[in-house]
Amino acid sequence: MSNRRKFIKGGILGAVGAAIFPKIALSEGKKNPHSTNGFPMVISTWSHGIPANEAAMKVLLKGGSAIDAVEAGVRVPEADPESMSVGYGGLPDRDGHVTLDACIMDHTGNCGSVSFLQHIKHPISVARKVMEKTPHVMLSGAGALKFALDNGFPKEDLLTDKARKRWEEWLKDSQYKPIINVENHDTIGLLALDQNGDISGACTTSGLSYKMHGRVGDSPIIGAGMFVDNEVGGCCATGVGEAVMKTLGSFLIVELMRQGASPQEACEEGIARIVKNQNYRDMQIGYLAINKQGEHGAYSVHPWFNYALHQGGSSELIDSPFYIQK
Ligand code: SD4
Repeated sequence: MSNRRKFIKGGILGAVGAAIFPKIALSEGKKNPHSTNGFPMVISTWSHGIPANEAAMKVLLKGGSAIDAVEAGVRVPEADPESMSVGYGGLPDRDGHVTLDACIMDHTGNCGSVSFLQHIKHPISVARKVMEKTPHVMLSGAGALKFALDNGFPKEDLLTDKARKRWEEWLKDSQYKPIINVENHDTIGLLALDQNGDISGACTTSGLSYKMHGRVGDSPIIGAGMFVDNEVGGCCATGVGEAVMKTLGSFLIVELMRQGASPQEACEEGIARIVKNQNYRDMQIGYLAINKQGEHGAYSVHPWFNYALHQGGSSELIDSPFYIQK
């Protein structure tokens, strides 16, 4: 039995069939000869992905690179106080502190990230500086803050009145019982494929609201919250980060695509690995993936995950297919 067939048989969602998928073997930077209209494209999680995609697409249409596009894109919800799970205006941890996680990865495999960062509105830009200006991949906590300040990022109070009021409400019971899809799941993960056919990704979040102080999720972990391999594709995650970290979801999904899975099949298998071993009924996780052709896939545990797609001149919000059939 071929490896490909074993992979299909082993998956919970193995009924996807026994089709044989062509291996993706494009050289870096080369336009995909099979798809002339697949890129540029931008895809991102949740409805705040619509304005984020627009900002990213603006960069791409001017001939800009995917890495510039993903940074420009996710900076939009980072600065928007109405996006209450990202950057400024994000809901705090249980002690009232807004703590941010972010990562970024380019088409050469270079990457940077920050975790448990406070007081900086644009953690994605700090992550990019970590990538470009340090020999490291990840800076955390006080060290990440010092690095940001040293690099000219202003120190700001990120807790808005609206977020403070929500936290004060929560404090009355102090029950940590996240409501699926309502309180907790608006991380932005964004993937872009530029006019050269190169892929980059970014992921940024204030993490699970009312989390323990010091908790870091999947979003800044390269391979968990986001991963790009320019020979194959990219993936990003949203939802309960612990489940994504336990399965190294984004790396897994990119590797499945390398073995021949379509982005959709790979996302379904990524969710399958979670529901196999974890108490998935209480948590939402969603994945987005793209390949070099500009094809995409999306899958979540529960309904109500949606994503924004900007491709072929149109911008839309799409409901993801999901695992739980009620
Ligand atoms: C985390 N994955 O910190 C993030 C939470 C989130 O959409 O909001 N995801 O676990």
